Amino acid sequence: MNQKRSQQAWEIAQQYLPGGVNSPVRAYRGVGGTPPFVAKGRGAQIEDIDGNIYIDYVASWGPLILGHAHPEVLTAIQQAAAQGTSFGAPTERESLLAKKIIDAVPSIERVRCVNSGTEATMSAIRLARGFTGRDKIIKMEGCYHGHVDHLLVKAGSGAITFGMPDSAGVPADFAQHTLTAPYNDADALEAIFKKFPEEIACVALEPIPGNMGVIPPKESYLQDVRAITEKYGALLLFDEVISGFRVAYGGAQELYDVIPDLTCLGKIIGGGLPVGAYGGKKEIMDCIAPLGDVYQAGTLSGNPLAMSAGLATLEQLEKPGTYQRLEELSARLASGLEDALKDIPTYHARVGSMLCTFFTDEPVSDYQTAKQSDTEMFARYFHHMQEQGIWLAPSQFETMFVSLAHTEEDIDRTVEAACGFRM
Ligand code: KE4
Repeated sequence: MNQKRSQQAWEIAQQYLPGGVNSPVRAYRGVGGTPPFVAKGRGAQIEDIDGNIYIDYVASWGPLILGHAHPEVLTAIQQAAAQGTSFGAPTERESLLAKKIIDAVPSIERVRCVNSGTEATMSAIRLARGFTGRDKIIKMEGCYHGHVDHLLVKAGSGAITFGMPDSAGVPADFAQHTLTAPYNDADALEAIFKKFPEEIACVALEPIPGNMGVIPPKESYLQDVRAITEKYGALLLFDEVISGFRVAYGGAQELYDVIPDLTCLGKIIGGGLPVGAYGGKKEIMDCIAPLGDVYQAGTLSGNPLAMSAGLATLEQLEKPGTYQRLEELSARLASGLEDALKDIPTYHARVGSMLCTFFTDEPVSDYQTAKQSDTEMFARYFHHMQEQGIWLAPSQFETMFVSLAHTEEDIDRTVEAACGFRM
């Protein structure tokens, strides 16, 4: 694969940006090699600056459920931009997107937009602490909620990839109120509550973790977590930055019929532009400034371009048949990959259009079992697929996303590429 121009661009980038990137996982440290520099994307395809074309399963880490450069999204952005890019004042589009989110997500009666998933989870945790008057929080090992100090504790995504689940630069007393439990283990969660029965403000988790690979919740796990938080007066926070509008129009909480107190969103609701959001019951959200005494603010929060891109995206997703189509394509891909890799120690996980192939022959149900994966073999698989024109996340501990722009031909080509992989 010709990477001449990407290699030149990579040399330049490393002179100006730490590690050559604006976000660590893009640097290919988990798989080695030079990251291709992207020229453009269209539909399910990405083209790099050397003219190599790939079928894309990263989807900008989740937002592009419609595919790249969807015409309705582009038009919405162009029309919004023609009116001005930011005002720092209320606009009607903010209310329109808020209403769509409230109508879609069962737990949300009021919602506040911010500019990233990190801002959403940081703000929601502060709100949970302000509402309950309690300081401690519980997160699940391997879940990733963005790079806010007190959540970089046994975190997933890039933190696992680089073996640094507890970041440098976070003073011990910043993280002292953050307790962790294994995902998919309700007994371990309750054991923490028994030690601190009246001190836990909230339990925060990805209902379907996508940052230690994809790990489906065990039967009744989410229902058990909900019951435990209610028993001890703690709030339940679903981080649906990935799963929101991804696995169902109402997210994982609709799919599993478990209603949290607070929900964090991002990615898809911005249609590829910077966005995050947190929402929940009116009683809780009314504690946020200017109504209440929990402060949170943002210069570009509710930005007209991001609101327009988000609205255009959700308008496509609310159409009948959307999630059935995603399910058809994703099931076709999952069964094809399982068959293609049947002679290689692999464990396949999927929820809707979130997939992961773990290079281990042991079942994966949490952080500890995910970490048993053979990351060297994943790296070889990654480069094999890249050579075949398949664009995967450069880490074993991420998610493979199917979009509405993928076709059966794309899926079959991907499966054919996987058939050629040898240990
Ligand atoms: P951002 O601050 O990156 O917009 O969102 C943080 C975040 C919060 N919650 C969940 C469940 C997330 O997955 C994320 C961010 N996801 C990673 C990839 N798994 C973003 C990619 C990156 O860090 O470059």
